[in-house]
Amino acid sequence: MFTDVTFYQLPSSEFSIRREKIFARLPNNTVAVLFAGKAPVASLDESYPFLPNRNFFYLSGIEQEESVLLLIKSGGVGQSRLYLYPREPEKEKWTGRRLAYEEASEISGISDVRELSAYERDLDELLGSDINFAWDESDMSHQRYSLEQTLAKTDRFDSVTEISSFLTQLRMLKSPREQEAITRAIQVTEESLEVLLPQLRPGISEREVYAILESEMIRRGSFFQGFKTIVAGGENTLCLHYPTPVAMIQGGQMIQIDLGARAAGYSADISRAYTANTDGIRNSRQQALFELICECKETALKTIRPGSTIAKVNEETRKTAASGLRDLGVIPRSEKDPLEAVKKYYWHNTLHHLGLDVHDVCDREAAFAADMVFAVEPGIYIPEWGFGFRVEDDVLVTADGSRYLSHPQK
Ligand SMILES: [Mn+2]
Repeated sequence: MFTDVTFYQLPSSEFSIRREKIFARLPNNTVAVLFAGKAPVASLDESYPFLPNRNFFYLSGIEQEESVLLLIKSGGVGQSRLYLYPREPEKEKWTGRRLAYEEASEISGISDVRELSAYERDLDELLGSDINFAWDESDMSHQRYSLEQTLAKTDRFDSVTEISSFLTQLRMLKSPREQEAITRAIQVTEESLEVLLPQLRPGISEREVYAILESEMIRRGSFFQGFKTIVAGGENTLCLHYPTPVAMIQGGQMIQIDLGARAAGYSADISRAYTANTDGIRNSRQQALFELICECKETALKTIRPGSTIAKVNEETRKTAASGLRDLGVIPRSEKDPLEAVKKYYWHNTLHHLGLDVHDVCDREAAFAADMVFAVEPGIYIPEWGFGFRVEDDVLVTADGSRYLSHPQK
């Protein structure tokens, strides 16, 4: 299999449907203003890679710096308007090609696309009318701060409607198209791991593993991953987000890999634990821990269904981990409170929402519902043994339970 997501994107109807949901919720005579943002400066002339504000992208599908989206609801009718930098051949010689307005229309389904320079003027016009404003309070961009400063000088400031929590509610439920995008991201991720497996051997370095995985994901069109790929060998597996994959991996040591390609902006999130030898056979401690972590994952799967909660899944999987670690002698039999003692070894959350952000936006207290997607990653880390790991798969909540979107490690 070779999954290519280079030109894969969601149809414009997907973005139109989302905007309709905002319009249905927005009070009449209100304009919601959303911003793409800008890549932060790394140093002098250099910027970090640009990734658009996710709520802006969710409603427009546009990935171009400093673009602005207006959702105007007036007379009960919704009207979308997009502002973009124009095409400028001289600038594009340096920075690469910008979207033509027709292309932006095709991607977003918005017919009213205007030059970015018109935004300030149109904003003045809106401020001169009696329209109310709405924005995404979670947006930290300079563009939103600038709007905040403008509104603070007017009497509109107190009547601003905050829409980020509503956007969170929408983003927590994944449409069939979003589920398909996540599934493609998973395919790219799993195919890259398949290419790596026969190359694992004693003496391979973390950086070589990292390079193989990155190369395979990029070859399949995932240029920016959902997060920086984690490759940790031996004791480095005890660090959850181990940031510097440079060390050699000794024969027989554990290798923790945590990675997620992206497709149409959506992330996969998969963790695997391998042993660095040619036959892939784990020693007895490694095997025992692998089996226990997989048991925790099965407990989680049984607990993930409509009506359940993040807290409930954490609680149930912690019970499985505590009883397993007692059987392994890691938690002494004399321990009076194994559910407390297990926190030393089982210390991060079992699951998180997965979507446009790898740790996707959510209401942590909300009951689960069909069409939510989670990354489920029970992890046990045993400093006394010199290693630990998590095994992570992506899961869809169904009408009566949940099912894997990825293919669990055996
Ligand atoms: Mn994860």
